[in-house]
Amino acid sequence: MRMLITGGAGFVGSAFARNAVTGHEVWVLDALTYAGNLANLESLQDSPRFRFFRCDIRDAALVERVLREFSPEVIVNFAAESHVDRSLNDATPFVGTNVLGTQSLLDAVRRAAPGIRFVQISTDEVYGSTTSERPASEDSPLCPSSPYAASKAAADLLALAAHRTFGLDVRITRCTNNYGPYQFPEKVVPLFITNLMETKAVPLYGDGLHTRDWIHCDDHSRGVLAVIERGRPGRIYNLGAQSPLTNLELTKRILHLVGGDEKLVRHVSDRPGHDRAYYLDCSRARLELGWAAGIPLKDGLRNTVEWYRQNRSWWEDIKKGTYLEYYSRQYGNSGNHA
Ligand code: NAD
Ligand code: TDX
Repeated sequence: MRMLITGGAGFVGSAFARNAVTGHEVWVLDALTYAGNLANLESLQDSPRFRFFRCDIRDAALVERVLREFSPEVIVNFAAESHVDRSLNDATPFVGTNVLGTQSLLDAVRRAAPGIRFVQISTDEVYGSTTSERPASEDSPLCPSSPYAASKAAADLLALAAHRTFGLDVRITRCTNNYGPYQFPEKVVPLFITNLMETKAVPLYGDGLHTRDWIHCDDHSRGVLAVIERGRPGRIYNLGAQSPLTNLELTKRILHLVGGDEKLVRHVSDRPGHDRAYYLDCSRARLELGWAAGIPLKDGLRNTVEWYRQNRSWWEDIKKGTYLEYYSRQYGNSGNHA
């Protein structure tokens, strides 16, 4: 199949591209914001099945040209502003890319390639906080807490509206928290791993008892491939690892793997609007797609720590650049993240 992957130079998009290129022709389209990095796609550079275009998803004319030239059978939209904390600081870029950008892509597809499959990569955060007794199913109400989650929920609704009104073959995935190689070190797993490797403090928000269901980005990628191959138009699919744990427990596991000192764990003030827990019912993906996550957290986390150990220059460059500039502006040089 020919697949156009937007946001494919980011963390999950590049994992998906690496997985997809083994059996498909892959074109990546990405604006290369602070989170986009061509180094994430290095292993694909020599593949005859891979091409990269620098392009903002809001540039509908350029997107249309790419659609006409490549004539893909599938477009997978990973492009997004993805960090909750940044959305608390300034929500405008989130509305710009996640809402207007998604609508612009839908419009371009409607004009230039109305028959293709449009996979919108969404998140478990659109449901808001849930409990183990009542995990969110695809029919649960949307109740986003952060501007990030609200912008993703809005994008889902626009995509579903394009399906109902214009007959576009839209499919939506809502996945839990991803971890793995090439994750930008503002997110908790790589932030904690790299800080501990540098003997720096790790800022645990609030009491640390917030619960997340961590899934390896390769499992997520295989779930998206299953949706492309066996999913149905207009359908939403929850994807998760179904093995939730608290941030405190996650921190202990990272400490153990990196070999850091427990004194480096600092309880800092909580994230405003911090959802207590995300629990998903993923039975639809299991029953309709035959998909389930397969990488145990124990193995995935150990391999991820090893990847950050082996690829120090990748994250050191990032931490020296945009990342430090951002955090020093937000917290001051001696703030939580220093
Ligand atoms: P990321 O921030 O690492 O990557 C986002 C990518 O999108 C970057 O390469 C960036 O350059 C690109 N981008 C941003 N704005 C753009 C624009 N206007 N035009 C074109 N490209 C643009 O994010 P990620 O963690 O890889 O997340 C990818 C997608 O998966 C997002 O839609 C996110 O909501 C979703 N998701 C992520 C997770 C997770 O835990 N990381 C979980 C569930 C869902
Ligand atoms: O410094 C930190 N300390 C801390 O305790 C950071 C950055 C986070 N946390 C906590 C907040 C969350 O409970 O760790 C948990 C995970 O935080 P993030 O890594 O920022 O991810 P999250 O907010 O859960 O969102 C992620 O998963 C869902 C992605 O960034 C989203 O794109 C995805 O939709």
